[in-house]
Amino acid sequence: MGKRDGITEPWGTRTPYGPGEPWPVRVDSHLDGDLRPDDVDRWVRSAAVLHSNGDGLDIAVKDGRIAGVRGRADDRVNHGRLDPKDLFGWQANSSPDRLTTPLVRKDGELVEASWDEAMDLVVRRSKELLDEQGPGALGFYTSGQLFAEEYYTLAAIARGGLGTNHLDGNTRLCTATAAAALKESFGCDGQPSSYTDVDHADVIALFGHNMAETQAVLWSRILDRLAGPRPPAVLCVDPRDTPVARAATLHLAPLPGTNVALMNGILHEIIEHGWVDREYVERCTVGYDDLAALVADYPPERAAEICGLDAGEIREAARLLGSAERLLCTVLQGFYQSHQASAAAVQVNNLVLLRGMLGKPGAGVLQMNGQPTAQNTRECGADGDLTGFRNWANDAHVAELAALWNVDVGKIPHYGPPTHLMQMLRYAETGTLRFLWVSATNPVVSLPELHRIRSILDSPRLFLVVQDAFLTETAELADVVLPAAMWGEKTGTFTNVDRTVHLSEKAVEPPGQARPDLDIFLDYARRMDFRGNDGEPFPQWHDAETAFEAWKRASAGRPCDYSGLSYAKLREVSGVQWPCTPDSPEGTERLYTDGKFFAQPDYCEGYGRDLVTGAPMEPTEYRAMNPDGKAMLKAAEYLPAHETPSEDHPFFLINGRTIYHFHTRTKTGRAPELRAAAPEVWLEVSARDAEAAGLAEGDLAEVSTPRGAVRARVRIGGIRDGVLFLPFHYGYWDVEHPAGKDGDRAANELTFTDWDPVSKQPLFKTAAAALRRVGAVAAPAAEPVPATVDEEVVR
Ligand SMILES: Nc1nc2c(c(=O)[nH]1)N[C@H]1C(S)=C(S)[C@@H](COP(=O)(O)OP(=O)(O)OC[C@H]3O[C@@H](n4cnc5c(=O)[nH]c(N)nc54)[C@H](O)[C@@H]3O)O[C@H]1N2
Ligand SMILES: Nc1nc2c(c(=O)[nH]1)N[C@H]1C(S)=C(S)[C@@H](COP(=O)(O)OP(=O)(O)OC[C@H]3O[C@@H](n4cnc5c(=O)[nH]c(N)nc54)[C@H](O)[C@@H]3O)O[C@H]1N2
Ligand SMILES: [Mo]
Repeated sequence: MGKRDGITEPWGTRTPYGPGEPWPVRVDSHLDGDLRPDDVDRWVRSAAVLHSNGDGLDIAVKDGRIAGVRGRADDRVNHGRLDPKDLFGWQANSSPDRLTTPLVRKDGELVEASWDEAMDLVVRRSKELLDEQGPGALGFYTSGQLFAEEYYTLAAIARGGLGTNHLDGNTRLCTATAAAALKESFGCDGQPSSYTDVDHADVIALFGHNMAETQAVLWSRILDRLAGPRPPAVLCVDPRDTPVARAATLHLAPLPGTNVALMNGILHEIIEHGWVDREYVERCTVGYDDLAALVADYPPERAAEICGLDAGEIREAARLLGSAERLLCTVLQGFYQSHQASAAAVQVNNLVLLRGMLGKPGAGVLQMNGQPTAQNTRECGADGDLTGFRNWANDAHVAELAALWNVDVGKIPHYGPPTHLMQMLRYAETGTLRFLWVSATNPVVSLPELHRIRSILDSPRLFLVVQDAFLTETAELADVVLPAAMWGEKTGTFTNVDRTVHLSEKAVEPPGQARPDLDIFLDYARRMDFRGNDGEPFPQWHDAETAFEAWKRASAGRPCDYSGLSYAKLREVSGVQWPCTPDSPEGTERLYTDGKFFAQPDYCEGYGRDLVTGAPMEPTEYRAMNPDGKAMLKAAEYLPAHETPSEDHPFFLINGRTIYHFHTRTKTGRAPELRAAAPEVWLEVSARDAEAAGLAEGDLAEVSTPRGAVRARVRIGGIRDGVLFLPFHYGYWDVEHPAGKDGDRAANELTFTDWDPVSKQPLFKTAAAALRRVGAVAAPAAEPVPATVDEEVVR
């Protein structure tokens, strides 16, 4: 058994392997203090929840408390490995400041209340508003971090119980563009590829994806290929010098917001040099001629000029992609949260389709997710989609859902697309949305243009319910706070990027009166007295396993088919990929292996949109364009971003993540090792720009946009000239000043209210900013916390 420092060596010891070989097993574990594995009372099956990778793990329980974690050797996703957040983040569960009772606002203050009192208030307000204004007055904003059972229940309650169209997830900020890009190209959400493609690929291209920090275990898989015989070539597209960029064969650092121009330039070269799989394109796709005509206008010189690159770099990238035999592409927030998000993400699908790189080992595309359970938010329809990837504009799909729920078709709103979050906020701002129930998300840190968000959520007109495990910046504004059980304290299933479903079992009791989200939603439904057409209580299920069985029925026959799964099976096998049916009980490694797609007009999840304007396509147009349900090649013209550098604001400002923190740090900020690794916000500035601004390493700088200003200590290097980078993890909460508002450090004080026309995902990563030196500051005393991780390589 080896040991490593889990903070300074996040990817652990290399276990090299060659193409087509199995990825070796390495089991990582970390236990509390001096506890030894033999001292552990029980190991409880689960998977990681601080990213979308779905790493299988067991939770160690000692004296009724979580006391550590150990990677699961037999898990198909991680083969035993864990990342720093997984190894240390579980400590948040037993943090002394967990919410343990409901809170209600009285005379302006949040005070403790009983569950009856809090739920009665929520129900009373719901009924008043239903009477006064109808269901359109009520909205729900949920998460990518609950379980499938919880989303399915919430979707049923909102759409089938109340009949409101206002239900979305924070997946809107996260992977709405992944879903949109998959729908635009393949007719339906659902990841074509598998993580096992890393084992076979000869070229891996990461587009706006800092996998090393955000899916550290998957990155270890790539690092192990790079350390083995016949390693793949890696292409990185990111304005920063990330760990991915440093390991890459080729790194392109385009200016932020220019992804479409870059992709068009690359596709231009792919077509120009005949690197197109003609047979595949002919047999499996529509739209080639339009795409070829559009990208003909993007010779590398033109693309390079827009992107601030050399034409030679674009040619080199295209040659690498064009000569690959097994090409695997991944896409994430550098595309999804940037200008022309969906249009850019779709061009990666186009690249894969043109090259015929789908449905075979080592080839494909992963339109990545970010949050652990974002896939389930989308599948279950707790975002702006209908349950089971159903098409809200297809009456037969809505009727199916109504039959499943035993409610009238007219109850399920489908007069227009489900309301996306940014629109819900607008309704709240103008006063037609009067009730918002926020679960497992912290919008007062994570939404763009925070001063606006605070004023909307703080408005006395809006009744705000917040369901969380902690008194977050958002919970502080609530009228009612509901204390939630977290991962490890409740049972449910969730699905990672490559469609792998895991069961996460309850290991310990939640603190105080905290309750599982599922129980809270069902309690609401019973108190509201929702009923099906047979007069029986709706939803018809009452706990996690009955909810899962109901969800299985709702998914049957749809692309995300869970009908062959059960809790019993998920207790035997560590991770099964959907679709999993009685006919394919082992699950399905890759979609579209036969060149057939979920795009048939009667089956598809959506009829698509214009990639540049977002205008929806009519069903008849779709039918004419794609009668046989093939994959769709869709072209998009590049347009400049809405906010670009100017004299007053000469920098591009982008933001994102560090390996040590998860989002608004409600968990990682309470884990001593992770907190010590990144205690404060910083700003990345290139050496040239730092010199011009008179900034030395560690100086305090102020970065400002027309929305606000943030102060942060400078880190020099690692980014292209003219671009600044802020991590977005730091709201005003901190263990050291829990109630203090000495903020000025949230990246979203600076971002603007704008979204992609197709996916409606906010454009977090495009803003123009000014930079100035505030002064020198003393470096905070470094207090590293020992972070020992045990590693056992199994050969
Ligand atoms: N450690 C850690 N891991 C996480 C999370 C976390 O909070 N912390 N969150 C999880 C979640 S929910 C998500 S969504 C994922 C996100 O995972 P990633 O998308 O990998 O993370 P980000 O840092 O947001 O953005 C990725 C990169 O986009 C680059 N970028 C910015 N603008 C542009 C642009 O215009 N073009 C291009 N090409 N690149 C650009 C940034 O420099 C950044 O390195 O991570 C998941 N994993
Ligand atoms: N500027 C900028 N902004 C961004 C991004 C960016 O890159 N840049 N990224 C965006 C992306 S991709 C994402 S995913 C969002 C994330 O933004 P948020 O969703 O706001 O981030 P989290 O901190 O993960 O918030 C989750 C909340 O759920 C609570 N919680 C955890 N488990 C449970 C549970 O089981 N039940 C309940 N009820 N509560 C629970 C946590 O305590 C926490 O308060 O941020 C977005 N905002
Ligand atoms: Mo995300």
